[in-house]
Amino acid sequence: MTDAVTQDTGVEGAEEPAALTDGIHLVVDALKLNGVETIYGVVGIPITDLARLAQASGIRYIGFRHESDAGHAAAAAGFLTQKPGICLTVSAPGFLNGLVALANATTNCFPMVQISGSSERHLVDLQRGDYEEMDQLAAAKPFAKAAFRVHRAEDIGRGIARAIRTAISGRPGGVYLDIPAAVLGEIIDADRGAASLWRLVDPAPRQLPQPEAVDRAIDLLSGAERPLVVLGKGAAYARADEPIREFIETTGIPYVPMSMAKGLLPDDHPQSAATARSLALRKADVVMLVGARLNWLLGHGDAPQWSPNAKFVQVDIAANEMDSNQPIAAPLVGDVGSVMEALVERSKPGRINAPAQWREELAARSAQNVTKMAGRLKAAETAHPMKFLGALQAIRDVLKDNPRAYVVNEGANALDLARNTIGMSVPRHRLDSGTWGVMGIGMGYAIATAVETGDPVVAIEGDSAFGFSGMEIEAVCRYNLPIVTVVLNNSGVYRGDDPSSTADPAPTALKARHDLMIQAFGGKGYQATTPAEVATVLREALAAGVPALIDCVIDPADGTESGNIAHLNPKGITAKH
Ligand code: ADP
Ligand code: TPW
Repeated sequence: MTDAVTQDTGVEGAEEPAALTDGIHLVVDALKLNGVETIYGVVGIPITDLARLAQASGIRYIGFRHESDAGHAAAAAGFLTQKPGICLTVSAPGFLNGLVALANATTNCFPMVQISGSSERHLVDLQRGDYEEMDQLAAAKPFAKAAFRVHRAEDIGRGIARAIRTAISGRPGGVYLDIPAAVLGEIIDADRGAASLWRLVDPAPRQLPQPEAVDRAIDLLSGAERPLVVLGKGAAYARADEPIREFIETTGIPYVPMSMAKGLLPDDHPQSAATARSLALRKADVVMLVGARLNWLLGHGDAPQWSPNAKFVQVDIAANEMDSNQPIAAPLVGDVGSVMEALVERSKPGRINAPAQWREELAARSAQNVTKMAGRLKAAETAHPMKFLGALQAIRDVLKDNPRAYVVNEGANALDLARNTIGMSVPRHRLDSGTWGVMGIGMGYAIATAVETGDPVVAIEGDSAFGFSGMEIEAVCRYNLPIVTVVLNNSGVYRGDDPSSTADPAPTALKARHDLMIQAFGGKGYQATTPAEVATVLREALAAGVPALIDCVIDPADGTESGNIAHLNPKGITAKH
């Protein structure tokens, strides 16, 4: 607990001055009581003293240049630790900057809490034009899993308890907690304050599936000719690596990992159908989704990407996720760990055996695709100017020798090609643009990953993607974090050779020497023009364990518009694709 404020009562002969505390102390005490170790934020009125006190009390405070980066950091911390990451913002504009990240975290099912100071309620609610006036609670509600406001210092403990439990129980998400300046400054009796705080008991309880639901799924899977498991980032978050592996290996069912589930089983696992993905999806007759939604990233489960006769089993903690896109023949509502353990147990001995013919068909297609890809990779090795695939192969080789390193990845081509080129062998070591395909997560995710794990991070960034959070390279240097940012710089959004029809640069054009940026902040900047240079400097930077940025000069003509998802662009008469 932090020191309470004491106040002289001024009464002659009074025995002891009353011990007092205030809203700021109570916020810090409540967070500490609930195990919060780090706050990510940007300071200003009315939360600067809150950040100072948190730091002085032993909570690590990581200060950012922009709230959306602090928010993305909190979200990544939530994903990596199963404890809500905490983001601290100032009123109105700071709050709104952070809200993007809160919404993104909610979309990705990552637990975080955005705590924001806000202006005076009696002024805000009558719209009298207060400093940074905004009804933040109303603004946050549609974008968060839940939003709460504390009106009295004595409710701070309750508000924090409610926010934390809501963020991590059930389907994780982003929670907004509004604390007006007046409440932060409110002085109350220290004993009453201390008594108003509590520590959460079992904030994210396990949720066991019904045995009959488990048997229904087993029956369906055991009768399948072409079963397939799809692992999603909910499975990665659940930390149920062992039962997942056991179920997959004992049943022999091929699996496809979604991007952030890569590494749950090593990408070179013999049952991975990642390199025969299209065939696996198109032909599977029973599909088991494990912590993965049947959203746009999986073509909504529709033909022709999937067989129109495919039957779905879905493992998810959110009951209302079932049937959101396709009928779910065997819903398994529960946490991934409990469900997978029940599946392993109840499918013994050998009730499910994936047919060998199906496994062989996928293996044959994988071999064909790998051979095809080998040609592209080979050509990229020597191409000059450097291609995405040239730089990425170099990064892949260095990462193989640095298995502890985490990968953060965003961009369009930089995302699609890195995902396919760089195999992951360890769970939860890849964080990327996620469900929204959002740009701007890069430095926030990288910073939180380095802070929370202490391990090195390689952030593989498109040059446009990097720009969204690029100023945080200063925070990387200020905290001396072991983050190597690799910018795949093809001088543009998607590509850098679009002609312009006016004297201005094309809408997609960009131009920057990112390696010079980091030098301004005391970090190591490199420019690399060949795959060999990329490998050499990446090895050097990782070995040094200090902030570094490698600007890889990529052929501006390399890359396709929107990467793999060009088909989502509108196809009007002006369409270029
Ligand atoms: P991906 O993008 O990798 O396909 P999604 O984000 O679409 O994954 O899906 C994640 C799913 O995982 C969400 O529907 C969420 O409710 C679910 N989920 C998150 N945590 C758990 C958990 N511990 N147990 C079960 N399901 C979970
Ligand atoms: C918050 C739209 C999708 S991908 C992308 C943008 C701007 C950048 C692609 O260029 P980059 O990568 O990063 O140089 P590469 O490898 O193809 O050259 N604003 C937000 N999110 C998204 N997704 C966009 C805009 C977009």
